[in-house]
Amino acid sequence: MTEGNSTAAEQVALDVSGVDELIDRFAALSETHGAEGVTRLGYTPLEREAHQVFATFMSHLGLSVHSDAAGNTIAELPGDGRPDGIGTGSHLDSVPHGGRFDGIVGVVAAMLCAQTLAADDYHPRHPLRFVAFANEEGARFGQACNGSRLAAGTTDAEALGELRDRDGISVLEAMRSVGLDPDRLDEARWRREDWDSFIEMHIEQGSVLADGADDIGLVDTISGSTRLRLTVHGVASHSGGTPMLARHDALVSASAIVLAANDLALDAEHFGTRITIGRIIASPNSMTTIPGEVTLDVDIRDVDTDRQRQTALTLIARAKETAALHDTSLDAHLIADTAPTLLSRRIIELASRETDRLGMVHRVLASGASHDTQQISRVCETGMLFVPSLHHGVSHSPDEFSRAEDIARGVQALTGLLTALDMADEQPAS
Ligand code: HGY
Ligand code: MN
Ligand code: MN
Repeated sequence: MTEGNSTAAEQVALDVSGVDELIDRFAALSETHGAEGVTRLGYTPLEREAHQVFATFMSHLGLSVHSDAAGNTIAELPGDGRPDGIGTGSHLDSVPHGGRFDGIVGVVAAMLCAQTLAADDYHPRHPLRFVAFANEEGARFGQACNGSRLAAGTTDAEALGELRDRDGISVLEAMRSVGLDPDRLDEARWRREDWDSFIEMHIEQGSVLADGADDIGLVDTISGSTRLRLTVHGVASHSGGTPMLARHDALVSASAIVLAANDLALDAEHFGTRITIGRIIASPNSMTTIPGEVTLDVDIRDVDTDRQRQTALTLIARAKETAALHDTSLDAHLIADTAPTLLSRRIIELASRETDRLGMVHRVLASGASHDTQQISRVCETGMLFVPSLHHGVSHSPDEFSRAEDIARGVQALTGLLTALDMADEQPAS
């Protein structure tokens, strides 16, 4: 870091112990622990408890705090009266058996940034808003970013009523179970006139930064995702009495489809496309019965919009062919679809100037993972800062790891970027 010109704020931002303490506090709010990773699913009491930790921390700093009908929690440092706020934040829910850092790092960064600005007695021109989004992971209900979608107006109560978890509980029922009121979801909508820009800090969930010994990633594109549920229909029958040539084995057929999907993602024209079938349910799931039905949950990611959608159509066509070849049939259902998102060049330019000033090495890169920022891009100008993921970038796993000093450095860059954005429209256009 450049010596000499660091302000008190920058010194405070390198508070590594503050990072560790908050990461530990959130990690303790989990159904699982240690080698089992963190499990804090969206719209559960544990997620709401994490929002309460965030709210209490922010109100102790003197910020006004409220949780809206979508379960998003927003703390505000008031500006000089103009309405358009500058925001930062991320999500507090996890995938099952996930890591300690996904989403949490962006909320901890918002907390420590607010702490730094409060310690510096910073009086912003724009309102500064620090946000914890609800239910970002798609792991429980299939569609990601429910809280930020409600903020951006890209989903509604009717659509959320259709999304169900593996116990058949809908998003709306889960919201009610934790005291939220889905009948007031319109109140959670963010108005364009209330927002200038939004920045999310997040772990990279890849190994580009760590491999390149870079301090900070500036994201230019967030991958899109198309999520399908493929259902293979065969005939359940006795595993002993049914001759091999008389079978309609849905699992054999589904296995061929999984391999066909993998081959599709690996072919030359799909370099950059990622296809994952992370959830498979065979029924009746009994050793002595030939599987009669298998559902495959497919996640297709890409930074190229047309290719992402075309891949989904090609995959469905190939899956239908493969199912027929194995004397079974196939239904395809679209669970969710989000386009790849380009982030603000102006914010990347401001962020690269800030990281240069702070003596940090930055790299511009795409995000393979999806994020709340993708939804908020429909409300205002957005940017993302990545901090390095170690352990070969593994994420959505107990082995997910980022160093506290890298996170603290990210907090410093975030704080600098927020104040640069706050002052940006003060300077005459160059
Ligand atoms: O699935 C994702 O990319 C994100 O972690 N929700
Ligand atoms: Mn995340
Ligand atoms: Mn995630």
